[in-house]
Amino acid sequence: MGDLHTFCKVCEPACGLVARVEDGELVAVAPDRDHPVSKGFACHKGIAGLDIHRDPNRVNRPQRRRADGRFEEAYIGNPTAFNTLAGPAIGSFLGQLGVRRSFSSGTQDCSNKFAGSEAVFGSSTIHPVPDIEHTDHLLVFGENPRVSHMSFFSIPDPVAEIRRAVKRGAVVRYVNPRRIEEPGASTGEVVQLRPDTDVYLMAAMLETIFAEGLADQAALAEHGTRVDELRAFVSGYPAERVAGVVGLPAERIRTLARELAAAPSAALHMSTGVNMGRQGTLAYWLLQMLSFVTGNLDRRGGNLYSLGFYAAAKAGRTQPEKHFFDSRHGRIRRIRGTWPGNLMADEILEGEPRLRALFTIAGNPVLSVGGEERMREALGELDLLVCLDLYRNATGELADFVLPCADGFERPDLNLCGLGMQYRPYVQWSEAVVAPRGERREEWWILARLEQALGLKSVLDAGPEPDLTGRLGHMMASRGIDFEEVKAAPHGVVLEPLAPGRFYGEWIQTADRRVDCRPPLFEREGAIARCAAIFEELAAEAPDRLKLISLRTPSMHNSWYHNVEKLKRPGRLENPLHMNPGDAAARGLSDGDRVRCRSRAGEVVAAVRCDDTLRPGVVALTHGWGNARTPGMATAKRHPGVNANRLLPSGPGSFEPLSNQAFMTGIPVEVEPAEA
Ligand SMILES: Nc1nc2c(c(=O)[nH]1)N[C@H]1C(S)=C(S)[C@@H](COP(=O)(O)OP(=O)(O)OC[C@H]3O[C@@H](n4cnc5c(=O)[nH]c(N)nc54)[C@H](O)[C@@H]3O)O[C@H]1N2
Ligand SMILES: Nc1nc2c(c(=O)[nH]1)N[C@H]1C(S)=C(S)[C@@H](COP(=O)(O)OP(=O)(O)OC[C@H]3O[C@@H](n4cnc5c(=O)[nH]c(N)nc54)[C@H](O)[C@@H]3O)O[C@H]1N2
Ligand code: SF4
Ligand SMILES: [Mo]
Repeated sequence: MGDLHTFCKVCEPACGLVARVEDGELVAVAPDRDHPVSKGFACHKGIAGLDIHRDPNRVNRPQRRRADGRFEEAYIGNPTAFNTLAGPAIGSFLGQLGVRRSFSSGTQDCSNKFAGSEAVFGSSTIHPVPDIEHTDHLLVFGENPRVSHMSFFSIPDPVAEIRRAVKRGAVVRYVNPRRIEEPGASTGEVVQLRPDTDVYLMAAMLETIFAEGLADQAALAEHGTRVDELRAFVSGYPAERVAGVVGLPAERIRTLARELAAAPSAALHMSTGVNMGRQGTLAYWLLQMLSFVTGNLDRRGGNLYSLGFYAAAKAGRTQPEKHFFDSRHGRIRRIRGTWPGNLMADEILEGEPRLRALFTIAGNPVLSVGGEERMREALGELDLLVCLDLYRNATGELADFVLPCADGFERPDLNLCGLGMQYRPYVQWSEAVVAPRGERREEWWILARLEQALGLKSVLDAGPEPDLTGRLGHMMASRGIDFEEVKAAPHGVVLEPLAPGRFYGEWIQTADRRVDCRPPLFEREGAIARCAAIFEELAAEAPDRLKLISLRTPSMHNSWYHNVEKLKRPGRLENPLHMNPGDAAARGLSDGDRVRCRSRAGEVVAAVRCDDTLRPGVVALTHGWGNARTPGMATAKRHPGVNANRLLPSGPGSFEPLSNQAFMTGIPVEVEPAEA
């Protein structure tokens, strides 16, 4: 009853919310003005959580379609990252069933960062974040702060922070094929490069820094290994050589490098636009190198490790070599236990043995993973498909069972997702603000009941209300934080701010505690040769070759806000193909014309939208749409749009071998008028 404090579980900042509950019903959601970190900021997706909670199309009872079968595989979708108690329950369930192949949305958005930090820092969980409050120079690759609110850098209102930085005199630059929403005198400028070429831009910047004597030699000598090998690598990509491929004049590239190196402090960040290219791991390596070589790693105003309520750096410690193995698809790896999402359909259709049963947990692979038709075909071949979701989504339409899950207001959570990536670390616990409607249940409970039914060990064996938070209490205790105090604090507990000084002594996890500037793994797994080959391929491409990128919009969140009626307004009822006006004119196209957009993987027919924010040669389509065959989500089906992932590749060769990260940007396409 009354106003309860909680936080949003939709994306990384976990903005504080106030939930008004009357007669046991959630009736209003507002930003938490008294929250010490988010300070009254929340975007309209967080607020529209109320509409999702009350949506009449939510699944409230288990739905059953076909016969029973065996459980063998799981696809773990993005929303599980914000679901504190689901993670261990999934681990127990898969472990006890002996599931050897699991898949997660991590290989659609960030697994290159895990692979990159393993190689350079010896742990998949070390991702130093920009010290945005103190930096003199911020360089952001492939990210759209206003629309997406940052990823691997948890900060509630990034645009406000950026404004303050610019006002202080900091230089802010975004490297992006698209002039994103924000740029302007108060927020920085965009450097518009060609898609899927960041790795060459970064290499050329490093080449300039070394060649012009701008490197921080003391930092390199004290904390680096294989610096000469790094230097040898980047010497192959001087600005003059990469300019044509990257699409920027050589002098511009050199200036970017000089200004970065000359800044008293500089911070770097990159996000999904680079992750989703073909060489996300190498790009993340070189991003860390730009920070390290200029002396900005672990420097005030540079990039700092975020400690938070638990030192996650050590937990992610691993030797990447151990995860590679030979398979029927050639050499592949597991990344944090998971296979490439882009091999899911292959493993169902042709695996050895073939996958016969699939659980999706907060995932919608039909709309999120490349190659829709093959995915549909594969899911149709399963003996059993079970979807744990809020909705009967596009994937759920193919399921034997859809099991209704509690939403973020109906379950307790800790703001765990931002751990190690928060700019202003804080820890907050929120109880469920309302009881689950109908027969909605938390994922841990569903999996635990299934374990019991299968005769396996289950947390429910101890009684109907097991204590599932002991692990969280231990994590906090390791830093001297009292979980009971956290539980009692309505807006969470603010922790010590980020500070330099402990990175090399304590957080880095390589055996010699030095930054590996040229991990031998890259050579051994063929990534260095691949980098050279992709360069030749790009250099040989016709200059007017169209390339597809993704485009997130403020009102939609991946595939799951499509049923919120109030977010479907004129101008946003479909996902048009955005195209530079010059490219459109060259094809005789104007705004609103229907076009056929074709790649090697498939095609879509969409309306064209002329958009001068795109660099010539670049087209963009928002993902997560394509609900023409999703009757379980009536609003979504009424405004179906097209599935961008029909255009993306899938199967062997469609992901980065170092990381399993799917190729999702820089996809070659052709566009022509669609016949009437
Ligand atoms: N072309 C292209 N494709 C992309 C991307 C792109 O940029 N371009 N982005 C990729 C990225 S970054 C990601 S993360 C993936 C996301 O793709 P997915 O991992 O498939 O995740 P979502 O679409 O965010 O949500 C999937 C489902 O989770 C359900 N859900 C939400 N909250 C809960 C909950 O609390 N419990 C349960 N059980 N279910 C819940 C929603 O109803 C929805 O049906 O898509 C990827 N696909
Ligand atoms: N409103 C909204 N917010 C979201 C989401 C959403 O769907 N909607 N999704 C959430 C999820 S799951 C994630 S992972 C995060 C992602 O957060 P971001 O990584 O910020 O995602 P995007 O907004 O897609 O920004 C990626 C940018 O990369 C650019 N880009 C494309 N190709 C290239 C390239 O080759 N090189 C470079 N340098 N740039 C390129 C695109 O133009 C785009 O501006 O957002 C989260 N927040
Ligand atoms: S920015 Fe993310 S966490 Fe904050 S309110 Fe919006 S969706 Fe929720
Ligand atoms: Mo994502």
